[in-house]
Amino acid sequence: MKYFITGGAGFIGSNFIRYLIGKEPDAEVINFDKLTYAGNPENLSELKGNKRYTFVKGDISDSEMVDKHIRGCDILINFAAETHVDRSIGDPRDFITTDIVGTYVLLENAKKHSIKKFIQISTDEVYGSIEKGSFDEDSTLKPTNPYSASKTGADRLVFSYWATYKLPVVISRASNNYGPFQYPEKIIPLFVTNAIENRELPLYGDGLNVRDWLYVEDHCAAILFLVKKGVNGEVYNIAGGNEITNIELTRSILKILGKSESLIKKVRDREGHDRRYSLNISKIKNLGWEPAAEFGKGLELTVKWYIENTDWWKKIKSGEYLEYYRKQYLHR
Ligand code: NAD
Ligand code: TDX
Repeated sequence: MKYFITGGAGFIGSNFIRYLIGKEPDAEVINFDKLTYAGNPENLSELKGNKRYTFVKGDISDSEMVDKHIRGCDILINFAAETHVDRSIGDPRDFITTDIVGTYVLLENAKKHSIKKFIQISTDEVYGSIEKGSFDEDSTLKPTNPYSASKTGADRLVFSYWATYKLPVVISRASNNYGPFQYPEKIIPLFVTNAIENRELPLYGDGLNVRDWLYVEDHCAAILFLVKKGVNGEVYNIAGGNEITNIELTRSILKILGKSESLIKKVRDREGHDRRYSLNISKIKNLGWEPAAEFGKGLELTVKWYIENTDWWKKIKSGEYLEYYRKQYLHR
């Protein structure tokens, strides 16, 4: 099987490619990635020279490039996206170009080249926030920020290619991922690396927003499961079943690192900050997948990975990154 994987130099995509190459001896992979600030070829340095792995620097909104490299591929998995909510609030443009227009370009090329399965990596954020209970796949979509609205546009555009052209698509909507190689702008890697350096942890608002944490390897297993078992035209929620508030999460990180809670700094809230995400995952469970990782253990493994890989994140947390965070911090 030949896979065309977009955004494979980012957090989830790189974990997925490593997982796929390890699990499927006959899998060949083209990793098509623009290498934005979030893309890092070092995430897959161990695959250098592997005959089953090819890296192509390319933009999913560039149809000519996609057309050239998708030829002969069987399965397309679209991880490529602008992914950080705070950045989307600052400037939505790239979110619309990549997350919506880029997905459209991939769909057109998948149709042209008769791709056998198109997996769209969507997100739980498309549903918006829920105070009580959980969203299932038929719940109303109510995205609240430019990132989640762009992802919702892509999600429904993908579905339309099934409804209209019978392109064999499957859409996954996952909750917040955590694990190795996550760019240190998302809460877990940002707080772990800041705490290691005894820097403040900027907790938004009252810290009582709730997220459901999914270990990235569980997410990878669910995606490969959907490649094989996902029914065309269907949407599947994926979550870890670990709902906690941001303040509880922050305290757990500090406890694992043996650092003081005085590092926590409450800052101005994110605009339009979704209070709680919660998914009902019965549909994928009934098909045969469920998460395996226990949250406490997964978080410890993740913290350990950042302790052991300081070179990886210290290289990122310099130059342009620091400039961006200085501005973000002043803004709060
Ligand atoms: P990431 O920001 O770590 O990586 C995104 C990757 O996409 C980078 O390698 C980047 O270079 C690449 N990219 C960006 N624009 C591109 C373009 N125009 N053409 C080609 N490549 C481009 O993101 P992530 O956290 O790994 O998320 C991957 C996918 O999973 C995204 O679609 C995201 O919406 C979805 N998702 C993420 C989470 C999460 O918690 N991180 C949860 C649910 C769904
Ligand atoms: O510095 C911070 N302080 C803070 O309190 C940051 C970066 C975040 N937060 C809060 C905001 C959220 O309530 O932590 C929570 C998690 O924030 P993020 O890590 O930015 O993730 P979130 O906004 O929940 O979105 C994530 O999950 C769904 C991913 O970034 C998306 O790509 C994915 O689709």
